Amino acid sequence: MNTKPIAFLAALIALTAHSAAGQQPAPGAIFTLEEVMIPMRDGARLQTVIERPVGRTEALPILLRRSPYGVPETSPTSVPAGIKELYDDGYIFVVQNLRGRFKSEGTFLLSSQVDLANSSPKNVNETTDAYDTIDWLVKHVANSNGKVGIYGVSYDGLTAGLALLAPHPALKAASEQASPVDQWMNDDMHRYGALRESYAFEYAVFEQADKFKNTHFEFDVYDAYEWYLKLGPLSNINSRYLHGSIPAWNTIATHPNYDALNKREAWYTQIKRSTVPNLNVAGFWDQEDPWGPWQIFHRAELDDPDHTNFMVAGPWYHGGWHREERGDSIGAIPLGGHPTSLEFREKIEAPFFKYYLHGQGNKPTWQAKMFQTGSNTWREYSTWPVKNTVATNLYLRNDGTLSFEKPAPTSGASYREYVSDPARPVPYRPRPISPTYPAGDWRRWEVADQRFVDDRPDVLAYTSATLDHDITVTGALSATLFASTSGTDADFIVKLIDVYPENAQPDGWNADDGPSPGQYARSLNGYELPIAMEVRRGRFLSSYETPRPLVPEKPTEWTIPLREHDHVFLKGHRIMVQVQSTWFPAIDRNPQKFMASIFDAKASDYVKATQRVYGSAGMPSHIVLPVVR
Ligand code: PG9
Repeated sequence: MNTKPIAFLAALIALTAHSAAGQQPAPGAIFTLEEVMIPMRDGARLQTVIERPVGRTEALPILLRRSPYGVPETSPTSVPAGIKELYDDGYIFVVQNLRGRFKSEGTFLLSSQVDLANSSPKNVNETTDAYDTIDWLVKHVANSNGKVGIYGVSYDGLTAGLALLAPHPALKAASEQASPVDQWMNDDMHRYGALRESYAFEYAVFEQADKFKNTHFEFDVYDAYEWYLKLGPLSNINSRYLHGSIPAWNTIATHPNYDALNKREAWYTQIKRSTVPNLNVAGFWDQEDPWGPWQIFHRAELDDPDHTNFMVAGPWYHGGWHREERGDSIGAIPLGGHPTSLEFREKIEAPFFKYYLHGQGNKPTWQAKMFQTGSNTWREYSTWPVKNTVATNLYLRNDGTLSFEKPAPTSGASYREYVSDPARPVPYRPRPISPTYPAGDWRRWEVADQRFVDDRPDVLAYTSATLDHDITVTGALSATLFASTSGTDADFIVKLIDVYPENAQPDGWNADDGPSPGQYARSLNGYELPIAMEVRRGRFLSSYETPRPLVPEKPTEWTIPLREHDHVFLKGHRIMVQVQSTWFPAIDRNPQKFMASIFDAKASDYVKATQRVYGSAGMPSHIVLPVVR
């Protein structure tokens, strides 16, 4: 299996740009590069590089990517795998630094706010900047066919999505890929209001410490888990390290609830009629923005008269469909011999743009296309959600089993319990934990074998019997926990896991010598593969706007959305659910004592609590699975 990461972004970004390389291609270059400063309606000029494929003389469409991460300085001398199919079809690639990043003028706000009602030239945002850029490009770029596409992953996907709120008439196709849409509700910065501590802090520094570069925070402790634990309360981030210098962090710290500002960031609520064809792309194991693309898809679906709103999802970490040359595995998990990333680019992405920008080929006949894991098969759906599923409850039983049978009234224990200690939080991936960027293990942590925590006293594990038939789960999953805490605030994290058989793989080692170092641990035998994981924070159970304390010891119903999936739990596998109350430092520690704001918590406010998860007839905690009939 080939999992060689490709130099896609590296090749495209290639440091910060200095000056235009001019119209003559460098020897061996695949593009001629031209750097221009494109004026926006308020006068700010944005640094933009136009990459024209060498040797193409016909009029070509423009493919625009708007990014906060830098523009290419030189042309690659071979075609990066991530754009090979697009390159072969022929596009003028344009890459732009967002306002306030690198040589682009103006201020980088790290914000998705768009006020569509305000037409003042001073009202600038990523929607107006996309519009003004496209307007300039179609008027000034020689030999384009007048059609523009916009695309990109993550922030670049966000700017593609934002271009759709008030699209320029020349914008004929878009592909937002892993775009966040509401950073308080989900994706990079929070999960239903629970702070993604390590990501939010490190990303804010990454983008706002220095306009001219992407900055890696320098940890003085090797294991980031230990660093964050020693950091203590969140307020120490500013008092010890940032001293108020990073605006995005200050905003997060001063807006802990779903207030007006956070709601204004939820830009996707402004999506109206879908007039520009859009290919939404999501990764099932996207460690950053797994949620946004689905929300954009569903929102656009409300008014999609020409059926040009498409959804694609596959077995990918954040951007894996572009970063991986082939994508025939994710972490230790093979994908049935499918080079899923290559297949996406060859069979989905390139034909999509070819149809809408070159006028060649056919419109997709499907509304959704998924690489279904477990069966390891591409599936085409004429509608999403699919109609042939039955919402099926899988119950967490007090004997540690999982069962489709609802618990009967019994005189036995009605709950299981554990002590959650913020001083000893459950790590979200095996330690030592590296900094988020450069990404390293961060990219694949969502497929990490969960055996590293399944025997902790503060993790409840529930396991099904060995499945005697395949169970296909296609659509939105959720968990309903009936749970209590001895404290006044608490988190519950639910993980739905596919447990591989003990003999999933032949040993593959010499009987005399045994496994080579690390080989035994790399086996899939007994592997606990997370399929869906999510957290909810008690203070926001009854209201996202106004946090409220929990009543100690009172069992409460917790609904935990687990997103949309397409997975087959195969015959011979088992299903497992793990429940825990810390997930550190991906999620900040809940003090477990209600505070008006967790950003005001002192070290002494973080206290142990006893959590109970009920599995009785009256309070049957369960997972809801959309099981295909
Ligand atoms: N996940 C990153 C991000 C996107 C948008 C806002 C903030 C962070 C990214 O990879 O670009």
